[in-house]
Formats: sequence, C-alpha cells, structure tokens
Amino acid sequence: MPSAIYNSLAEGQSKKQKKLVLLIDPDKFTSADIVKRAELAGVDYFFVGGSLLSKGNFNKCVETIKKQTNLPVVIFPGNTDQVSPAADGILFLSLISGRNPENLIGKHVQAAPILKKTNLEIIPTGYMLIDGGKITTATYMSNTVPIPHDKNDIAACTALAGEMLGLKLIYMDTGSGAKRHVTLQMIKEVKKTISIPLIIGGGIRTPEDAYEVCKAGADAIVIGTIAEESPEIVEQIAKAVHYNFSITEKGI
Ligand code: 1GP
Repeated sequence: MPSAIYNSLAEGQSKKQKKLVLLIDPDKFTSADIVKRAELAGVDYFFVGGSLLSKGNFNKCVETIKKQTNLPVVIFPGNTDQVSPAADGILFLSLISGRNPENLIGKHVQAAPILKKTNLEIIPTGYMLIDGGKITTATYMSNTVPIPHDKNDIAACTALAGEMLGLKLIYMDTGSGAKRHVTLQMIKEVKKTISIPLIIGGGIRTPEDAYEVCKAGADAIVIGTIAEESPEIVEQIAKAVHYNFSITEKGI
C-alpha cells in the first residue's frame, strides 16, 4: 500500500514544516482554474469531499483536479460513495468525537472491500468535530454532538485514545463555514498529548488565523470557505503557514 502522503505529513511534522490543504467541495467546483491558482499560491495538498453532495459529480471532480496538478489529491469523504480511484489517497475517517457507530466503524466495513480494489493510500484518521459556534453540515449529517470548544481535556483524551487505537493522524475540525476555528489553547493541549500529526480545519479565514493555528501546534491546516470567497488570499495564507517555525523556535 502506498504511504507517500502520510510520510510527507510526518516528515513535515518532524521538521516543523507546516502544510496548507485546500478543501474542494465537488458541489461548488465550477472551474478547474482554482486548482492551478492554488498550486501557484503555495497549497501543498488538495482534499476533496463534503458532508453532503448532491450533484453526483464526485469522480469527475477528482479526475479534473488530477489533470490540473501533480500535488497529492486526497479524498476527505463524507460518505461511502465518495471513493474515486483517480485520487492519490483517502482519509479513512473514524469520527472519534462522536458516538455514532456508523461513523466509528459501520461505514468503514462497507468501504473496506471497495478500497481494497483501488491503489489509494489509506490514511487512518481520528476525526474530531469541535463546536465552532454553529451547527455545521458535518455535525448535522453525522448525527453527533461536537466536543465543546472549551473542553480541552475531552479533546486531548479523545485524540490520545485515537492514537492508542493506532490511528495515524488526528484531524480536529469545527466544520466548513464555522464561526470560529478550534481554540489555540485546545490545539496546544492536544498537541502536547499526542505524537502523531495534527490537522486543524474549519473557520480559518485569515493569514493571522493560519499563523496562530500553526504556531499553536497544527502540522497542517485546511481551508475551504475562504478560498471559495476570496481566492486571492490563499497565497498570503500559504506564506503564513510556510513561515519557518523551526528557525523561530531556535531564536535565529
Ligand atoms: C471543513 O476544515 C474544512 O471540513 C474547511 O473549513 O470551509 O471553514 O475553511 P472552512
């Protein structure tokens, strides 16, 4: 099974080279130009998926993105029908913040034999929804309660349990279009509790947000909504993410 995507994330973690992910929602994907522009702006990976897709163009969307870029294209699935062999990898998400068995293991049982027939890199991921100030599609569709935004201990213990279960990544998300991103204090608490790479998404809208979230401990951040609304800001966010945190820590 390929492991290049995970290895690059883990290597980035060890070198404190933070990564920027652009999330593409196939329902909102109207022009392939966004892919080239994002690559030029400094995006490191593309995630593709959504909690609810209604256009039925998932496979076509992945194929179109792949034609535009050599950057890794990773499926961030909202459901078992979001599998495309044209992608490079898939986050095999277990929604460990929730108590819905379908999202913890049920859908995985259905997806596993389908994924086995592909060459996708499977990345076992502990996915944690955190309250971001409003009910998002992810929370509603998953039928779960997000972790309260100020319960850092719950977040840290949940992430640690995910790591102990053998999951390779933790992805904390306030959901697309959230009013706020995961708090810096929660990111710090989780970061010091786990040793696997930490991805943060939801509600990150400015280069300042991106910088602070990375400084707090994110190894990669995911942006979606702001890139749809203001694509010109992606380059500034990429610069904030790629700021050299290892040099700063050494005080050079
Ligand atoms: C959602 O983390 C992603 O799963 C991106 O969120 O759309 O709020 O940037 P935004």
